[in-house]
Amino acid sequence: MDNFTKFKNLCLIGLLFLLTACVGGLKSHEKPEGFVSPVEKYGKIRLVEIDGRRRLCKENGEPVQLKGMSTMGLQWEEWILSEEAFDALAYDWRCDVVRLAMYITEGGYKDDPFGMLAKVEKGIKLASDRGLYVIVDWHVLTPGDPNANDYLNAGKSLSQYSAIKKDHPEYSGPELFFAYLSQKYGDLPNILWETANEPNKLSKSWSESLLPYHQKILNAVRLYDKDGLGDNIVICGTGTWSQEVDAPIGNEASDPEGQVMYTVHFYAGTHGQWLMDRVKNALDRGLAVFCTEWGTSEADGGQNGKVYIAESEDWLDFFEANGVSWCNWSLARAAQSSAAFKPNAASFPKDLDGDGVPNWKDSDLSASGTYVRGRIRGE
Ligand code: IDC
Repeated sequence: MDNFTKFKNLCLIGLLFLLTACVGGLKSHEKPEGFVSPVEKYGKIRLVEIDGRRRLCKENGEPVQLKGMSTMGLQWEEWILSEEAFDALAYDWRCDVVRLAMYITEGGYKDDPFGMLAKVEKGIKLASDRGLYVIVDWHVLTPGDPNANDYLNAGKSLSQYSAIKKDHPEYSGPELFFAYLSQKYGDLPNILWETANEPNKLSKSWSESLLPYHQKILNAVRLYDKDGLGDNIVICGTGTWSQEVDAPIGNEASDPEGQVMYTVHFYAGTHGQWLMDRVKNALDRGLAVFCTEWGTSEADGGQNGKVYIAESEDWLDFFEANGVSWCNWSLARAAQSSAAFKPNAASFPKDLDGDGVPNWKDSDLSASGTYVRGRIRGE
C-alpha cells in the first residue's frame, strides 16, 4: 500500500468511527416514539383559585398533580446527572418533575460554589431537554436557620454574579443565586424555585424570620426574571423541617401574580395523620402546597433499613385526592432504605430490551425505588 492509500484508509476508518459514535450517541438520547413530555402536555404550570383552594394547574387552567424524584445531595450523588439516567427517569419512570438538591453546607455550595452551580445548571438542561419540570432546591439543613451566615454568605464571590452584585451590593448569597438563575432560565416554562429546603432550629416565628427571608428571595427572582412570560412558581420551606406548612395562613409572601407555594415534608415511618391534618388545614385556608420531599423510611433516611409502604400509600392517596404534587427522596445508591437504588446499582442505565429506552435492571432498584417508580407510573 502506498502512503496515500494508507492515509485514505485511515481517514475512512476515522470517519466510520465518528459516524458510529454520533448515531450511537443520538440513539440513547432520542425521545421514544409517541412520548409526549409533561411540558408538552401541561405547558406553563401556574396557580389558580378553584372553589376556595389554590390549585396547581396546567396552562389551560385544569388542575394537575406532578410526581417525580428528588436527587440526593449533588455533592455526593452527581452520577445521576447523565443523559442515560435522565432518559430512564423521563421515558421509563415517567417522572413529571425532578428536584435538584443543592446542599449549602454539608460539603455543598458553600465549599464549592462554582462546581455546585455547574451541577445545578447541568440538571436544568437534562430535565428541560426532556420536557420535565425541574425544582431548584436551596437545600438548607444544618445549622437550619436560612438566615444564618453559613447560608447568607455562600457563593457571594462567584464571578458569574458580578453584574447583579454591582446593581445590588446588598444581596445575600441566596438572592444572588436565584437572581442569576432567574435571569438565565426564567423564560423556561418548567422551572420552579425552592428557596429553603427545611428551615429548623428557628428562634423566631414564621412572620418574623422565614417570611421576610422568603420575601427577599422572591423579590430578587421577580426582579431578574424579565421575560414577561408569566412568573415561575416559588416554593417556600416551612419551620421544623418543613412540617409547619400551615404557619403561613393569613401571613403569605406577597407576590404580584400570586405564584407562591409552601412545602410539607414527610417520612412515612415518622409522620402520620397529624401532619396530614396540617396539610388539609393549609389547603382549606387557601395555601398552595407542594411536597418537594418525602421518603418511604423514617426521618433519618432509613438507617434501620425499613420501608413503610402502607403508610406511604396513605400519604400518596391523600395527596392524589387533594392534588398535591410530590418528589420522593431520593435518587441515591446508598445503604439507607429511602434510597431508590441499591448501593451497587449501575450508574448508567442501559437499553435492556431493545426498545431504545435506557433503564436500570429491576435488581438495581431498592424496595423503595420499586414502589415509588410504580406510583410515579400510575401502576
Ligand atoms: C440525608 C441523607 C443522608 C445524609 C444526610 C445529611 O439521606 O445520606 O447523610 O441527609 O445530613 C431530610 C433532609 C435530607 C435528609 C433526609 C433523610 O431534607 O437532607 O437527607 N431528610 O434524613 N429531611 C428529613 C429527612
